[in-house]
Formats: sequence, C-alpha cells, structure tokens
Amino acid sequence: MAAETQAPGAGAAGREPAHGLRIFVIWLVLAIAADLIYWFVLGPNVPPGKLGSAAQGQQFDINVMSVMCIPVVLFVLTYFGYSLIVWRHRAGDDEDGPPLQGNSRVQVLWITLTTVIVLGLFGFGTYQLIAANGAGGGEGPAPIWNPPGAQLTVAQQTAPWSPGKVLVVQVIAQQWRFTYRYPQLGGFETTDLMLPTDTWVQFNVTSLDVIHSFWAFQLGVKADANPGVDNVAYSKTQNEGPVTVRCAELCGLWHGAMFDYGKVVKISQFQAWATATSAQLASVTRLLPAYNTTYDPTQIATLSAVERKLGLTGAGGGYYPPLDPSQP
Ligand SMILES: [Cu+2]
Repeated sequence: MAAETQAPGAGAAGREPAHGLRIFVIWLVLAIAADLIYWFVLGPNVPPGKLGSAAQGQQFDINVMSVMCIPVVLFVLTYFGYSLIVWRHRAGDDEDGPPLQGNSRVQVLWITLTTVIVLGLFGFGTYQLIAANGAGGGEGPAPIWNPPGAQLTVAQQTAPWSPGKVLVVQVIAQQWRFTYRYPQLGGFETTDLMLPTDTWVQFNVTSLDVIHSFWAFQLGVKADANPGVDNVAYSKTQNEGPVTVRCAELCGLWHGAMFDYGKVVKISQFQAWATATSAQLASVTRLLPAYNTTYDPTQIATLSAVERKLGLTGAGGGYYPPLDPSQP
C-alpha cells in the first residue's frame, strides 16, 4: 500500500519509508501478544464456564472467535494510530497527498482474507453445533444430535438410572416457576435441580401454560418451554458447582421472579439425595399424573395440587383456582 507510493515532490532523496512493513510488524507483535494474553489469561474465565459440556463448548467458541477478531480490531487501531502519528499535518506543509487510484493487491488481499474468515467461522460453527450435540439449545421432540445412548422411548425414560447412563430430567415450566421430574428415579417432582457430575443429562423441557424458556446458564443450556411440546436439550455435567436457572422468555407478570438454583454434585451425593427425596415425596408422587413427555392442560389441576402439597406458593400461588378441600 503506502509502501510503494512516493509523496509528490519527495524526490529520490526523500523516499518514503516502508510504511506497510512497519504497520505490519507493529500489528503482528500486538496481535500475537494480545491473542496469547486472551487465550491463556482471559479465555479460561469467560462465561458460561465449564460446568457442563455445552457451556464449555460455548466458552471455546467465544474464545476462538475472539482470537480471530482481536487481530482485526488491532489492525484497525494500529493503522489508525500510525496514521495519526506519522501522516498527521505538519506546520508549513500545504501539499496535497498522493492521488488514490486503487490497489489491486490490497483489494485481492481484502476479499481473500474476509472470505477465509467468514467461511472458516461458518465451517467451525457448523461443526461445533454437531460435535456438541446441539450445543445446548432445545432441538425439539426429535433431536437431530443425540449423545450415545440418549435416544430413549418414554418407557425407556422411566427405567431405573445408574451411573454412566443418560439422566433424563423433565423440566416443567409454568407461571412462574420450574419444577423438575426424574422419571428414572421413581418419577418424583422437585423444585431443586440436582445433577450428578460426569453424566449426560437429557433435559425434556415442557410447559403447562404459556411459552417459557429454561435457561440453565452454567450448563450452557437454553431451551424453549412450549405447552404440549417436549423440547430436548443436552449437556454433560463435568465439575461440581452451582447452577442458576432463569426463565428467558417474557411469560407474564412475575417472569422476573421465575428463577431458582440447582447444583451439580458428586454421583454418590446425587444418589443419596435421590433416594432420600424419593422416599420423602412418595405420598406426593402417587398423586402425580403418570410421567409423560407433555401434560394435558386437564392435568394441571392435579399438578398444582401437588405443588401446594409440596408447599410451593411463591409468585404463582394465586394463579390456579383454590384447591378443592375434598381432594387429597
Ligand atoms: Cu417464564
């Protein structure tokens, strides 16, 4: 670029320095340093973290994109800074700059680089979507990408769970809370999202009323909860740690209060919790409608009765009609 042009009147004695090479060297040093700092220092701390495989995949994608973008941003800034310092107007210099008449090398380089970056990201993004089994998004009732052993019929979803198997967790959304049903652990329904480490989790997300969205941030899962639809999303838990669940779809007056917390715990702790909870809730579990991927609205009265038995009032307490005292 500017390397080949000579300022008018510069003459043989006043040859322009190799601006292009200078800019390139400054940029290269800055870009390598910034990318290394980003990748090794900032990158490992980028949200949503590494609690679940989908989250880790998202962190990796963000980091790859950042490492590609940082040099582009730095090139713009380097060029800008170099121009301000080297090519600024100097006192007494009233000459015009050289006329710009296009530069096919720069044009070819520009088109090639942007094409490579965009197509590269397209390929990378597509691969990451497949490799991460849907990358934490809801894939609908018939997922295209399943982890091994995750294609289960409803009957298979109720077969007892043991470590190493895919854990089925049904997420039931309603105004304005989430409850979690564990069909492989006796079918109890709880307000705590408890998960074991090192386990593929199949979230079967549904709703009893309006459209909600199950967003388990640290697991990298976000899936719409639609009434009458079983929306399947996957994440493999990795470490122990807390999970925050929020509703990510404006769903009515108390949407903002529709959140709860969960935990990823050791497998032995999870099994102890499941055994205790299953026993503790046995009388309530008997009242629940049989486990299914979706629930008919006529079953909502039963479900809400059960929730009251569980002591769930919260924001949704006034939504359902009062309990019929003659019902158990
Ligand atoms: Cu909601």
